[in-house]
Amino acid sequence: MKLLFVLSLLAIPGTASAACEAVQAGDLAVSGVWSRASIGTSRPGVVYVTIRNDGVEDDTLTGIATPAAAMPMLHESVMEDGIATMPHVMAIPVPAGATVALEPGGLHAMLMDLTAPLKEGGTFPVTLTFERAGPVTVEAEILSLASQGPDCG
Ligand SMILES: [Cu+2]
Repeated sequence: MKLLFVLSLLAIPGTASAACEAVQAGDLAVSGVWSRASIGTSRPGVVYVTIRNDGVEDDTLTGIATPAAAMPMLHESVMEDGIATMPHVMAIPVPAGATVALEPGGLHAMLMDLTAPLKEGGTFPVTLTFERAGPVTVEAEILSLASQGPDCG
């Protein structure tokens, strides 16, 4: 059992996805940027990301841009009276000392009008614009259609 435990620890660096690496932008650390493979271009794509604010000033995510879609936008998943809706949000606060995750079932970026199908294993650039930190460009990793996110250990 002990040997198995050690072996599984050793395996972690090899399995950790490149999407787990953080990109630093001022006080912000942006990591875990990923998307899902799409079936063609008729359905919108998604982008998920984790933003950590290590500073003492609040920041706000105000926009998203990518060559992968004609109209990327920020969304929120809301369940009200058993009905799921996805209202468009204009801005996502990233308070000082907080970590904000865009993740399945919560806040997310939606890629309307994909310019090309998103193929598993590929990547595409995403530019997040913050009120204080400014624009930050990161690479989104395209995971499988059923993925719930990269395994960042
Ligand atoms: Cu959405």
